[in-house]
Amino acid sequence: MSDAFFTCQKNVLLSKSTTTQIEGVFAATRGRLLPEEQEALLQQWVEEGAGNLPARESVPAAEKVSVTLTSDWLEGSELLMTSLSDLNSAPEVTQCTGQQLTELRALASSALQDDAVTELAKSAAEETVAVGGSAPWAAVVPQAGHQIAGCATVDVELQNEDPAVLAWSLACDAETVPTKTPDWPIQDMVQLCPLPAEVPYHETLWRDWEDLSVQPCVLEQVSKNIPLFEFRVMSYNILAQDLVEQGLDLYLHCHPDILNWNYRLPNLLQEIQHWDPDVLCLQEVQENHYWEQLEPMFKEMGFASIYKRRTGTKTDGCAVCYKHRRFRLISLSPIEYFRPGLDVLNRDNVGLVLLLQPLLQEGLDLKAVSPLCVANTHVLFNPRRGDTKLAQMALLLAEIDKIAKTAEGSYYPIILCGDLNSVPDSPLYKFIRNGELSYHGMPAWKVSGQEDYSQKLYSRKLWAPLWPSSLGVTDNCQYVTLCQPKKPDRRKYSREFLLQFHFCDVACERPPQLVHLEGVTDAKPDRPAHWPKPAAVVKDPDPQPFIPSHFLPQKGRPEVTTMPMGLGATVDYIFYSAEPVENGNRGGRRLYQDGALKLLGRLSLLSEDVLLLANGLPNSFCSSDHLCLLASFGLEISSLREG
Ligand code: KL2
Repeated sequence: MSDAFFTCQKNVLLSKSTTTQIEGVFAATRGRLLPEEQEALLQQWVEEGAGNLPARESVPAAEKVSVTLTSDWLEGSELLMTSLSDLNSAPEVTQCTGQQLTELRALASSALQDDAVTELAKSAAEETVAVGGSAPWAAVVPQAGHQIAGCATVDVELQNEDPAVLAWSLACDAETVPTKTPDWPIQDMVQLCPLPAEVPYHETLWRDWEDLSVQPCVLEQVSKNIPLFEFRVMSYNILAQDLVEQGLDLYLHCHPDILNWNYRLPNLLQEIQHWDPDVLCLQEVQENHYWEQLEPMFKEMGFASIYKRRTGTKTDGCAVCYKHRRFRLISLSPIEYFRPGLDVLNRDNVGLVLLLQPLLQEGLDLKAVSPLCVANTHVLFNPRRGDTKLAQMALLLAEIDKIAKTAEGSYYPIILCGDLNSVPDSPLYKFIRNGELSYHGMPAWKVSGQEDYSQKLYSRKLWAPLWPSSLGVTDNCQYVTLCQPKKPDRRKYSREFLLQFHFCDVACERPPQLVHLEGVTDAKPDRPAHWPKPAAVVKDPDPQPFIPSHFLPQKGRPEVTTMPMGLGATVDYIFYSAEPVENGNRGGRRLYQDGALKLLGRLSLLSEDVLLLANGLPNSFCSSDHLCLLASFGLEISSLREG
């Protein structure tokens, strides 16, 4: 509780700071308050509605229900989706002037030099296992017997001499009567940096914890006395600093100082430490920041970490971290989506797939829990290249299929995290949820639903097959080498199967501005009388009201996970495997129910209007342009079979 308190108060205190240096770690902030001040502020915070912190061991009951869904791209094993994201954000509204922007660029370029990529010099060979040849990523081998209980304290040493950080701090000092006169030109700084309006984050950016442990499937588990292995998963696109500096035009709404890595790093670490996930999937992790700062910090926090940098020249990549007292690494696969010579796979995005063995506490010797497959990816951003996004996802699914398949041919529970750069109900999203997608003839921009290019007449289209057979991946997103050999007898294809090869509906939509030629129509012809009648639609025996997902019922608004240029969108997800409900379909979505893996709770997201009150993303509380997603899961623990 107190960690949460210091997290949310830190930046308010920072903006009031009377020192000339920013202290970015809550530990430092904590030290500056008298115990009675801490107590009073904590009390105030609690009274004002704090309480979104899920207790580590006991999860209180509540009535919120969330989403669940899935896909059955794997037979019988479905990826259920729940979108989860993060918390804090707060105040300041600053419009940068041209002069500010020039200053910002100057500061940014000096920061860039500071951040120059350094050679990875890993001496502790026993801690780092190279995988995939010379690829710059490593697996930290869990240290046997090394127990780190709970949440480790993180001390981040801020480089206070950074000019941008000092500028921000000075501006604040000048308004709050500095205790000493610094040597640099305060007035200039004050002009450059208007004082932010304070909006305590808990008044606007509060994120509720949605307790889902009261769902029937979980209650049933409790009544049967079947224990659960509980763990929390976080997915977070932390905004690579190089991408900030290469795209400053995207962040004109931000005060320059909150874009500084030395400001953002402690905020990001604090947020992770506060929510204390057991599995952490990060995107946009800059390589030098990972090796020099993040990986050592994560180690102190009890994480073993794995990193995979993007191919090509971009300096960021994905990381998966797991608490080594809770999981042991069984296997891992880094995936590079770039395939030379293949136009559809000509981008440098990557993914990671891990198989983790949950570690049970001592005293549960006769109990077993299934391995868990965790995948993490950052799919291509370009809204026009839906073809590439789909192909990237197919490669990830093929790797998951390989890693998560059991010796018996079923699947271990799967959690798929990432920034998919696709919005809810887009074709790519439906592909994951429903397990299939008819894409032949689909305009590529439609795949992600990010932007509407319908006015563009001649856009790239998707043609089946999307990738050549030389890729070695079937259209079921499985490696050819791992598929069952085909039966020798000739296959008989049903009419329904063959009809799948028609153009998909969306491909048959006429662009609105396309003028008809005389005598040409796109009206659908009537069904020929001699055709057999379509099969009757099976009625849902248990009709339930349609609950739109990715929607904040209390606020009556869509939830968002990112705010590019002030426009909110959901592109980040934590999908998890579940079981399809037979004949279950609600509003065109397949329905799923939790299987061995149960969703116990999630951190609610925020709506666009709420984030705009905090000046969008990033802001002084949220140090990325994405919110983090957090979910709590339970994995069934079963007794070991005798003999
Ligand atoms: O939404 V993102 O933002 O998943 O955080 O992933 C990409 C985009 C990230 C890495 O390529 O950079 C962002 N306009 C807006 N954002 C962009 C653009 C763009 N043209 N290009 C890249 N990104």
